[in-house]
Amino acid sequence: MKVAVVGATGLVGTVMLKLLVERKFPLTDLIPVASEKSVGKQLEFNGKNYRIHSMQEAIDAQPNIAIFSAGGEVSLEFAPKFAAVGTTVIDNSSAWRMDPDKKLIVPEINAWALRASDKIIANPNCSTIQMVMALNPLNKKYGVKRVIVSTYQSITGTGVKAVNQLANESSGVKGEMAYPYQIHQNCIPHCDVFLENGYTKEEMKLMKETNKILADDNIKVTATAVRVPVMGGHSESVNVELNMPFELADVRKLLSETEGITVQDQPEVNNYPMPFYSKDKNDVFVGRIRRDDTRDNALNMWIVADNLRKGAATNAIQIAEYLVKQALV
Ligand code: 2RA
Repeated sequence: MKVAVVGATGLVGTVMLKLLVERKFPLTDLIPVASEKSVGKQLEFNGKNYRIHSMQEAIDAQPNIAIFSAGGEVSLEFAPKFAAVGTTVIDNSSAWRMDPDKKLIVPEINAWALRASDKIIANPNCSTIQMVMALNPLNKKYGVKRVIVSTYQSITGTGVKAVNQLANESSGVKGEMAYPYQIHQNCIPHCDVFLENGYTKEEMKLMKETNKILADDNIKVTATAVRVPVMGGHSESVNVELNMPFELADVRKLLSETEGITVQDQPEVNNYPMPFYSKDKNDVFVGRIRRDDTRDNALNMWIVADNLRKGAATNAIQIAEYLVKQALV
């Protein structure tokens, strides 16, 4: 299995490479791709050095799979060129997610929909993935009517420039700014760009991608996305209104029996999900599960996941694993 990783030196690309080794992905050859300035340099992977390829060199190598985490513009330009030579692309950008002809996949939820003819597959937004992982079992059993989500998103979601800004501010060093404001000891209600309707693109991703992944446009979702000076993962406070009555014990049991979810819900002994403890783990962590008595059939929960892993790299690699297991590549 020849695999290209496009954006191999970025925050997510680096985690993708780590996961390919960690999960013993059946790789026969790796084609790392990065920006022009990195082409020709060596990249260490699984004890061997690999030459960083240009995009065209990687296309010419005709990999079975190309996993992209290089931004929307790069993906819009090059994913079709890989697909044209028979490569199956798994793209972590937002470029293809809402394209009606492209599938938006969280393997535990809808990998079954994948076919060999799907040559460009979209990896959902990190904050969406962790939320729908918890919503899906509830939707299947009770039906989800409405979701109100507030996110507390790790600075790693913005990229290495913002991580460096936080490090510099924490140590009192002047450096390049990813945000116009101080990140250290701050919460910034601004993830991605603002749109005409007053929401940010991040909030619209949470709202629209949820309907597509759960294949249910009747689910009403509203979101507020906030950037916080935290490493390790995204946290989300989620209020869910269901279509029928439930018992909290049944909800906890349902979530704890769901593949990819770990329920951490013992507040009496301070056991609840936190980003610092989700870092470098592939599960989605759910806690603070409690009834919302202000509405019929409603509950609150707290959802945390490593946004670089299940929110991006792990989900993409799981899609690749599914493609191989089902002989779709
Ligand atoms: C963020 N979800 O956290 C976006 C992109 N990774 O900024």
